[in-house]
Amino acid sequence: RKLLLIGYGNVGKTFRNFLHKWKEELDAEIVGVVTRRGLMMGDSPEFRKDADVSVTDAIDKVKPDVLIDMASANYKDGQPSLSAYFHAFEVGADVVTTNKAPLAIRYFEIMENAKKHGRKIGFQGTVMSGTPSINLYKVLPLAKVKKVRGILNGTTNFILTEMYEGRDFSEALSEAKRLGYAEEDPTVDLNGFDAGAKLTILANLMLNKKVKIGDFQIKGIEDLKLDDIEEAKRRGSKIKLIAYADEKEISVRPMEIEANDPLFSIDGVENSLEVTNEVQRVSIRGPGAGPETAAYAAISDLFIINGTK
Ligand code: 80F
Repeated sequence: RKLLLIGYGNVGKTFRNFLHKWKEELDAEIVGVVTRRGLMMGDSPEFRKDADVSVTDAIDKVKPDVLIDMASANYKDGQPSLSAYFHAFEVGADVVTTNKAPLAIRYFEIMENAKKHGRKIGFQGTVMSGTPSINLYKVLPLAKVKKVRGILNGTTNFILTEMYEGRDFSEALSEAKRLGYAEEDPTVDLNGFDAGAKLTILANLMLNKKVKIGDFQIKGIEDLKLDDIEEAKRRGSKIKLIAYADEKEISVRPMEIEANDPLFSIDGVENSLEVTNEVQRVSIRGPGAGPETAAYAAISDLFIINGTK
């Protein structure tokens, strides 16, 4: 299977390493990479430009079987990825994405368009990276989901944990950037937008809510003071950035979490999601951010889409 990558940053380059490791099992190869700088034909560890073309034109030039979107999130309009998906479906390619923005803005249109053209879209990497959330839902069929609740952003959970341990906010943010957890523009982690985009995708997929990012309350951690965190600590609890949705409500905001709550022990870059359906509750925990886990999400989607054993 021929792959065209959009974006070649931390996640894109790690994806390439994994692809080489599992090349035979995945039966796939990179035939092109398109970034802001242009198109590179073929596969190389460092980007070098071969042509100046748009992402959509790159699809026509490369003719991939699968478009792998690892470009930074553009929450203004989801472009150029959004148009690239529609074009890919039209010309017979599947899509695998770790980029949340297009789905957070136009979830239903993307899904309907994929269906119309008989194509697939893998988007595990958009929520909790390689820790199965989207793909977990695929093995919980039929039972109606009542609510979802979780800690869905690695950067802010890492920062809150560091601050709880008495470290400085800006030091913790620098460390999250260094470790490749933060978005290209870390403001979208801090203001809750990244968690909001993930919750939007979950609410569409699991609760059948036709919401888009911007439709509901999102509050981040930027206004939290060290004092707030220390006061919660004295009361034996922790402040966490909680994403919540049920049939009526949907929000992202910092909340005080008591010691007997399973989310209390989710620290650092670890994330967690509880899915309550009409039969049972399922909880998962695992890394929420980092180039390896995000790249692994795309690898897992590629494997599932291929149906390769
Ligand atoms: P990085 O900034 O390293 O690379 C982005 C690449 O996109 C660059 O090559 C850039 O040229 C390209 N690009 C940007 N705009 C473009 C355009 N208009 N056309 C073509 N190319 C364009 O970003 P990462 O870290 O490699 O992330 C890539 C994508 O994966 C982003 O959409 C992320 O949101 C997503 N992702 C990243 C994760 C991570 O841990 C995790 C899962 C998804 O929970 C958290 O704390 C989250 N901040 C991380 S979630 N890196």
